Amino acid sequence: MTFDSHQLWGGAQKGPAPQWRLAAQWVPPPQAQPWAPWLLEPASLTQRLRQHLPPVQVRPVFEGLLAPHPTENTVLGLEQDPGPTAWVREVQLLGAGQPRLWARTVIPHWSTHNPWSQVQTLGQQPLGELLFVWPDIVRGPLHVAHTPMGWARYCVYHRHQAPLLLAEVFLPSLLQP
Ligand code: VNL
Repeated sequence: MTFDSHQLWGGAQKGPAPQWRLAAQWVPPPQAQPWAPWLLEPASLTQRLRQHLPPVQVRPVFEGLLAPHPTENTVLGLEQDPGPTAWVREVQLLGAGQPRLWARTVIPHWSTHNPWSQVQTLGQQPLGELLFVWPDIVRGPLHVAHTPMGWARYCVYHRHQAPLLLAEVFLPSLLQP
């Protein structure tokens, strides 16, 4: 399966848009129970994946400037159609040699002065871990939803007022070691 931001955020005739809920108010339905510890993991997901399915590898699939999806603009509190100024990073996370998660990072108002500018040079280094070691990072509330690609979560991080949106999609293979 390929990563498709429309399946994550809705639109483009892909059926009903995912219903995002605040994780803090979410009561996992029975079919979500096995995913709940992953969806609600408060610490590093990289760390959790490394414990369950080592080794962890990051495979960048796309890195470049794109116009964010309209829902991403809404989540980031941006005007619609701000132009192709967001840095977008899409990666596959492999555990024990198999793809287990997708992650899409969107950083609007991209410039070399953006506090997140180092994300451009990450390559195969996991962003997930840096978010827990860089100073001055403020984490927004976690949201969860079921999407056509699988269960997913997103969170907006801020560093010196600049937002970074990270969405993570959990593939069925995560529970099938
Ligand atoms: C990335 C994003 C890595 C989210 C992650 O864990 C993660 C990345 C390794 O873009 O590198 O949970």
